[in-house]
Amino acid sequence: MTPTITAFERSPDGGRGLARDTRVRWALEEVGQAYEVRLVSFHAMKEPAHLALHPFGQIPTYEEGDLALFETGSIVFHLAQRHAGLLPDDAGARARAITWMFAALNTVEPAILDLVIARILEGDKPWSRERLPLVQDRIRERMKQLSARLGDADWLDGAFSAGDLMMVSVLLRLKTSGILGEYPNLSAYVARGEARPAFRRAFDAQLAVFTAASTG
Ligand code: GTB
Repeated sequence: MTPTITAFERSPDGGRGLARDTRVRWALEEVGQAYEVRLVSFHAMKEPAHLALHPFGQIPTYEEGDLALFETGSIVFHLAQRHAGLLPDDAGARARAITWMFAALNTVEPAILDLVIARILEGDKPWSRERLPLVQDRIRERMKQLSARLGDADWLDGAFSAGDLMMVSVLLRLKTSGILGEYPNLSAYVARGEARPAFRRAFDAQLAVFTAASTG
């Protein structure tokens, strides 16, 4: 059964692949699973039909027959469990790859989201200029730790896994801040993720949606 995901009808990121449907598309591409996309407007996301799929009125969602999922961590984990290619067979290596998925979502992404909030939602507050360096330094602390752990390895724990897919997806949001560039091994790590054919297909597919919305 071909699963269906939801994505922004018109992504506010201008097709840069930063909306979270990209990581789900990437996982689907890595495991070779065809999928369909239902585009939703900001208005439709808050309507009952979409809220039945996603209690917080967000994208992406994932539908496969009777199964409906939300949260990218859960969706990518579901795909990785059911298809070969994103989680190692060895039980210990598998548990470590899953640990990196959680680390990306629970330990690294919140610090990066704080920067987005500080810049976009709080940028006009009188205390914003004072807070920004604190937020940036908290990200640097995480990047320093992650950089030390990655060292000169290609991926976080042996072969590419769902843990890397999630970590690279999270780090992509940092590219324009300049902070990622301060850690050459992390920049190279993200570039390796972006160079994967499955990522390119996922990126191109989300960009095509944005381009069609802009020209249509
Ligand atoms: N924890 C959830 C998950 O991982 O699935 C978070 C889902 C989420 O934040 N979805 C966002 C959304 O639906 C889209 S991806 N927002 C609409 C709303 O909450 O009303 C976040 C996002 C949005 C925009 C950009 N951008 O413009 O660069 C990047 C990322």
